[in-house]
Amino acid sequence: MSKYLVCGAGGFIGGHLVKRLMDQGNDVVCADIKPTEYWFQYFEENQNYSLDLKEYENCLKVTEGTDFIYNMACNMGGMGFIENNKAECMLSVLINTNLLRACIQNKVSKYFFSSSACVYNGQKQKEIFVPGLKEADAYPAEPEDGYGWEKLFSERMCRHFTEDFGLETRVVRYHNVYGPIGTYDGGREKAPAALCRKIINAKMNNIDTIDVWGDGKQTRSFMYIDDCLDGTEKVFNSSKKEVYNVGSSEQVSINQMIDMIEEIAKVKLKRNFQLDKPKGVRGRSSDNTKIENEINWSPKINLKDGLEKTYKWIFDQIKSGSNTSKYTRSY
Ligand code: GKE
Repeated sequence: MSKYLVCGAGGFIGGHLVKRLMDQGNDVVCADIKPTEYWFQYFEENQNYSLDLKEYENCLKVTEGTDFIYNMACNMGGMGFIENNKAECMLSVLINTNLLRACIQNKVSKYFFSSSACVYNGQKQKEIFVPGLKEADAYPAEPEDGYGWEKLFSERMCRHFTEDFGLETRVVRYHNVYGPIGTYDGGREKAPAALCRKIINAKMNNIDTIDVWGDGKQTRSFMYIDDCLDGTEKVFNSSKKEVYNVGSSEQVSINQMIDMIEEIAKVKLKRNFQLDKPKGVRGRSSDNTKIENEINWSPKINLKDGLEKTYKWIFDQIKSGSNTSKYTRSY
């Protein structure tokens, strides 16, 4: 039986990944900076560590005896968080750096780094409904300030640890992952969850208007968590050492996504466009040609279906009075 370490196990993607690895019968070690009571998904039977992976000693401790590592750990969130916490986002470089060093020391077999669409050159994302971003579009480098620079730098560090020390590494660039058991309030939430929450609140409280950041014409593609895990697993298990997009090519405007959520909620609301709020790039989507051809993966869940599942989960959380902001504060 292989031993997997999931770093960032208390977060959204990390939590789902731990569950999947356990369902497959693997031995899983979990690490996160948050106290375990704040993990989105917590499984007592695993070896669970609450510690700061920015510290090398902690990286040495959790990697000992593990074969495979998924590094999902970083200080992150939607536009509202990454535009206002650039130094915090860049400090995540210490997590990747010290994990890579510990992998060499503890002779780990394979290391996975979760990068982001935020590495892509801003010049290619200036219009709405732009062509999907190809992996090569990350260079010349002009990534998202703060968060994107850290991701791009850490990608390269993985590459050089492979070249110089022979460590097997795999890197993917996620495009706005969403789904149940994730952040929908507290300031770190991304657009799909934030807009589901706003529409649910408006409906429950008979309010006829929601706040929308920007003019609603900006575009993105959103990837459902199950697709994210399938793509991640395929790249991890592949012999290919390239960097791949793991995202959806279903590009929609924020207004189009709101239309879908309103249809799910069976409500029609007015939109108060807040032009002074964090907006990020004007247009972004994933070109999946490379991963389709080389890894034989493409996402299966369309946005409407994924939003339906996400909406239902957030609706149940709000109805039951639970509040996830405690899971998403900074440590
Ligand atoms: N978060 C949020 N909340 N965004 C909103 C809202 C709202 O209530 N209303 C409209 N938006 C708009 C934002 O202004 C932005 O233009 C768009 O939705 C998407 O915002 P987002 O989901 O917060 O994040 P981005 O796609 O811009 O960026 C995210 O990209 C990922 C990779 O694709 C990053 O925040 C990272 O979380 C991540 O790496």
